[in-house]
Amino acid sequence: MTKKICVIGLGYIGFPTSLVFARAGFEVIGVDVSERVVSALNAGEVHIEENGLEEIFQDVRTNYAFKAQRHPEPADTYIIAVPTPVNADHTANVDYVVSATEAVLPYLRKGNTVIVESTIPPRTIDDVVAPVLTKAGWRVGEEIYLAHCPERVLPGRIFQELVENNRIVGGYNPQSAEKAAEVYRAFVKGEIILTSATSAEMAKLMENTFRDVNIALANELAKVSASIGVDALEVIGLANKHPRVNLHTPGPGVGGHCIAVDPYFIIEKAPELTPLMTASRAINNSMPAFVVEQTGKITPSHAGKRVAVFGITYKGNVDDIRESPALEVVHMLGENGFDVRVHDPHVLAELAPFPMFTAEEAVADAECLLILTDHNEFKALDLSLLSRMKSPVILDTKNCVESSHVPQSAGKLYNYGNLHELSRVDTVAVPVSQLA
Ligand code: SAJ
Repeated sequence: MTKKICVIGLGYIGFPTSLVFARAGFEVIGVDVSERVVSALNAGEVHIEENGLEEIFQDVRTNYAFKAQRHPEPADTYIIAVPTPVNADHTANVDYVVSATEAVLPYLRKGNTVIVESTIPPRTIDDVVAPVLTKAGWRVGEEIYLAHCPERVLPGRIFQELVENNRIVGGYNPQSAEKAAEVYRAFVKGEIILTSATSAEMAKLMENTFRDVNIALANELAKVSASIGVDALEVIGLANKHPRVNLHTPGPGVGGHCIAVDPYFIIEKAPELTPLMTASRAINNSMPAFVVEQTGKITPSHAGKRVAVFGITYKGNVDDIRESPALEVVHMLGENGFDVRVHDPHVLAELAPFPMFTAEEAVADAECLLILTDHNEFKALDLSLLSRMKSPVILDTKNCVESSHVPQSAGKLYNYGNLHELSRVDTVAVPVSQLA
């Protein structure tokens, strides 16, 4: 008998996940509260961008069982993949997870499994989701199975990673973990690791926190090096020759909807016990100010001085500007009186928060070319652009332009390896009070 799955939330994770389950032979009901999303999908149009999505969707429409609708219906398994937005105080808002759980209550039957894929603070399954089911009269873990199975896919590689990555399956109890694991065995080629819901919640958050803390360490190294006259990039290369060291790369800050957000979901649970995570967030959040300060050293009297900003997405070769530190850099440059011209070949002008320029327009008469994202286009920077500048100075905060690519005759290249050559001004320190 074909197994039936209801996926609640047809976003970046829920929609690709639905298609993968459909291709694995399940009957899939995709549920989304947005009428726009539901009608687009039923008309055969995809509403998000992801490599391979269009083709896979058309294949599923023709050869497999998937339909989109606004309400759930009876199924064997319910997968909740709704957003967990962040409140102004950085705490997680789990309202959508709760309302999605409530939405499936009328359809639940004995033996069903409810799986939460959304990123959630530790203990949310035990303290928030399970009580919704218990209140409705179910014995959780005996009549209804409940699990947290966090997704860990990288945008752009979602279809490969959904299948190939190892999958953590965190059960409310061992029976729940086993039931949920059975579902993922249908397509996951990586290892499926069974654990408790709480460990799964914490593991997912710690993966991104690990990166945040390590990036903060690299950013702190960059600041110290700029201040005392050390080549931070060389130091990273040297230290990483050690077999057990992997210093990360400094940059203009940390963006995206995961690494810059997930640590807060742990911090909110025990602020007094998380000084390292809190400091890391503060250090990474301080990087846009550091970049603006370095830009100010290149163009000391900034009033009206033109700065060409290349790249505003949160990382290279994507079109996503969510939480991008570049947005803050642009904003702060404007506040400091610079005349900023933004160029990003991956961002559509109509979706950009600023007026966008071509590369040529952006650099015309500029006194600094500030690179904030490592798009491939910038790694192979067209040097003829430099001749259009008032003074051909590049500040590459992603360290993506090879110094050998820019001969001295073409211009001056600064990156996090030689910031100390800029005249010394006290660098922005994160006040200790802010770290608490
Ligand atoms: N960055 C640095 N220095 C580095 C590495 C990254 O400054 O050495 C910056 C990037 O420029 C970017 C940010 O950090 O602004 C995050 O970029 P990323 O590519 O490292 O991560 P994401 O947010 O695109 O995806 C992460 C992934 N998590 C890990 O690598 C631990 C992915 O596997 C997760 O699925 C995703 O978060 C998520 O959903 O949580």
